Amino acid sequence: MVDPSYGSGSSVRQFGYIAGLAAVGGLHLALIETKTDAAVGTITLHHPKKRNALSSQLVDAILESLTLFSREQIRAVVLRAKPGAKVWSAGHDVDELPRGRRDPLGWDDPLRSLVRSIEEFPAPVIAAIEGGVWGGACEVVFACDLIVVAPTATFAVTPAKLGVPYNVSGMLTFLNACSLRTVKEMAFTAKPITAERAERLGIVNHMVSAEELEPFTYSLAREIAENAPLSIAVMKEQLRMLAGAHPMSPRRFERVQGLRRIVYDSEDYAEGIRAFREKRKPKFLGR
Ligand code: KGJ
Repeated sequence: MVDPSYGSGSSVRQFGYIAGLAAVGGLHLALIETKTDAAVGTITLHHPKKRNALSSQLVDAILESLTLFSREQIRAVVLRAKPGAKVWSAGHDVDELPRGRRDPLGWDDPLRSLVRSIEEFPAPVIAAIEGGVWGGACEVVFACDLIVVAPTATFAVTPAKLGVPYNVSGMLTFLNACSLRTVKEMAFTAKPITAERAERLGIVNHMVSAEELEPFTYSLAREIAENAPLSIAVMKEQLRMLAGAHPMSPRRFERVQGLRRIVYDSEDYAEGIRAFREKRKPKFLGR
């Protein structure tokens, strides 16, 4: 049994109140919900209007709750959407991507901060997935320590649909989650892959029925929470360091940044973002 002195007992909170916006009909909008039950914390994405796109406000709310969970010595976190969600997350909030001439995935980009926080969180983060996972949200899920999916889950790596030059550490997240060949297929075609295929390729730990998703995920979380947290934290940190142990010379790094800059300065990048906003298919010219 988990020592009940860990965590904060059972409590439910809502994070992500939109500051600075007039309340709609007297209601503030919560972008995520969080819950702690003994030593297991839950973060539920809840911005259906924007299909849980990873806006800076939504990401800030997740970061805030992870900080709190860490302080409360939570031993396992479940990152999920609402039951039955058709879209787990639509990925980066495209409205927040620069229109051009600026790195869309720089160090302080919300997606980058979120991926780092999950990787650095001192206990396992389990992604429980139903519905579509798009673009940067795929990276967020792949950065989680374990992934459990329902048969409706799909994963699409979509920068090539927008003309985005993905960044080096982001590519590494994909490479650490999938084989090189799979990353290439997903990134070059930008087509969703099914939950079944993701399980076959070893990208996810378990595929279970939609009804089983919640009980299965929480039983995994509780098992982890009963094990030695210091041991798990140090194993997670070592695996993070080993998985990221790819030395790159300053010259190579600067070369990659130069190549990426050509992409975000290009007409194609501006066209990709414009087309998304205008809800039409982009016309890419390769310049
Ligand atoms: N960013 C901003 N707004 C979004 C996003 C997004 N990623 N996804 C959806 N929305 C907005 C739409 O513009 C609609 O706004 C609303 O959410 C509902 O979407 O017209 P509005 O109501 O003002 P929609 O398309 O009507 O919903 P569905 O028909 O249910 O389709 C759901 C989909 C997820 C299939 C669809 O919304 C979609 O294709 N979204 C974009 C998915 C995507 O390509 N994401 C990758 C973003 N790029 C990245 O993450 C990165 C890092 N990258 O390098 O590319």
